[in-house]
Amino acid sequence: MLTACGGGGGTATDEPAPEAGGEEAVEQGETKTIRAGIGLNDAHPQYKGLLKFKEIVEERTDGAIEVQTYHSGQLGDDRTMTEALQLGSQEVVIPSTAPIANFVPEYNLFDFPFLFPSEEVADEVLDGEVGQMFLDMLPDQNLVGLAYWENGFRDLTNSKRAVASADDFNGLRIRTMENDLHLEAFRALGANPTPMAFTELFAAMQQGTVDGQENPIATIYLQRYHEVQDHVSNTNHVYSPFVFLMSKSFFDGLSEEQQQIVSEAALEAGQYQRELNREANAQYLDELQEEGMTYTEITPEARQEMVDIVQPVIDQYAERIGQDLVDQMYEAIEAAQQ
Ligand code: KDG
Repeated sequence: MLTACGGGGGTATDEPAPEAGGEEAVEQGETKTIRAGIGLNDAHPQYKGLLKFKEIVEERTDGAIEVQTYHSGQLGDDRTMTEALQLGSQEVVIPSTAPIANFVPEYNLFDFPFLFPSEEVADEVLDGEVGQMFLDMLPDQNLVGLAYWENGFRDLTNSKRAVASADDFNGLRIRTMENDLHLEAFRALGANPTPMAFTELFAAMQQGTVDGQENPIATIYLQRYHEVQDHVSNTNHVYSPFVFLMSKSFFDGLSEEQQQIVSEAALEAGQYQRELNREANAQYLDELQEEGMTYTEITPEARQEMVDIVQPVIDQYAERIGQDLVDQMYEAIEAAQQ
């Protein structure tokens, strides 16, 4: 129960305050702090999911674990934050799979263009055995993967022309995530791609350093890219999962009960985040058009042409990753469609 507290701010409780230091504090366990950072802003479903994670963890641990949330790259870009997890100077980051491939090359498989046919199939594969197999690759990198959240199907925007077919990519300067497979796929389509941290993207479009970028509709709208971009096409060229990453050294330092709480919280908050994300992706296409962007729908024939053009890049990466793993992914996708 909270009681009024005179002066000094803060709140006082009926409970006697635990003494700092000393045996009592050791017995009760120290409060642990999770610093959790993302690149997207606080309007995005990813941040709302993070707030849900905070609420669950703080409630179920009775405040023994505190979660501090940071959005908009306040703690750095995805790569820097992932490195901070490895060093133990940050506890949580939720990047797309694409930058994780710089740490675990097998993660490129998630970013094969046109891999997942729908969000539902992605859910089943990611939450199943194949998804788990990929999470199990992370501890070698001093990372623990607790859940898959959703970034979603990526669409192209640019400030030069309406893109309806593969030909229209020609010469467009496109910012890609920091991932070689993305770079090579866009090169194959005739674009002129540049890898760049998400935190630098808005300024790069505003200053005209790049003509365009690709991200899901929710991101395009909530990051206000319509202010610096004129055209959007539903290329749906890659489904981007988010991976909820925790520093392994931090995770290992938690009690078993706390490990279970943070693991369940990441999964439950992820379910909530996926729902919000899907609503947002469905809702904001109209708003982008109301803000003045042209919308071009990619026909099945035009998309098939894009698939054919990027296929050699996919084949090359399949060979590097190992055909066995690639086949397991394809089989899981096939099974999820039965
Ligand atoms: O918080 C996640 C973002 O930093 C990032 O994953 C967004 O898809 C993204 C991109 O294009 O970098």
